[in-house]
Amino acid sequence: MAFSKELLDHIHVMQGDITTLEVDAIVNASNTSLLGGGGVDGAIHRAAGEGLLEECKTLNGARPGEAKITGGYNLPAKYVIHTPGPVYKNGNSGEEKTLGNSYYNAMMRAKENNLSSIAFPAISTGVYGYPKEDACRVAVKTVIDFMDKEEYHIDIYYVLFDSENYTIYKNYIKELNNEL
Ligand code: AR6
Repeated sequence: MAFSKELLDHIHVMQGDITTLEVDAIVNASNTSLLGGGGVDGAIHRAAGEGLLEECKTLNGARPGEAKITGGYNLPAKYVIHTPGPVYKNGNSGEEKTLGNSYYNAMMRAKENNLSSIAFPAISTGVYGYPKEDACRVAVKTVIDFMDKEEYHIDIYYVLFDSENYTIYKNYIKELNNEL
């Protein structure tokens, strides 16, 4: 992973509810139906309203690691980027690759739409059971690599709902800063 102070300065870690963020896009940790569910997915659909579900019905779902973009409807965010992460089995079933794809493809959708800010939840670390420390490393590395290789430096917000994930992300970013 190639990272500079300039790149790391684009990364913000915060604790809270992603549905309240006024950014260009928030990312939804969805399921493959893209038709809503529990956790952050349920919160996003509730806050965005019926229009979001109607648009999601036209998308024909998504495979794990794919990402599809919709409007933000009643959310303060302009867009929602929906991506099903992997269901964690044993760590040897391609979970890391799929989780990386979720972050990579979400960044692709942001770039295609010329977005300048994006907020991510900790994809797969709830119902889907991905170990939080490992998931944090994939989330941060994939996004930094993307920004570096694509020369696309935008504001990244990692919005953690639970204090365990928040602490993990804070410590990891501190670790990366110390390596500079
Ligand atoms: N803002 C930010 N993060 C949140 C919020 C919120 N409002 N609510 C929960 N989280 P999960 P998954 C955190 O289970 O593991 C759904 O039913 C939560 O603390 O939402 O990818 C989908 O439809 C956790 O750290 O998503 C799928 O069926 C993180 O979001 C399935 O769950 C992800 O937890 C996807 O499972």
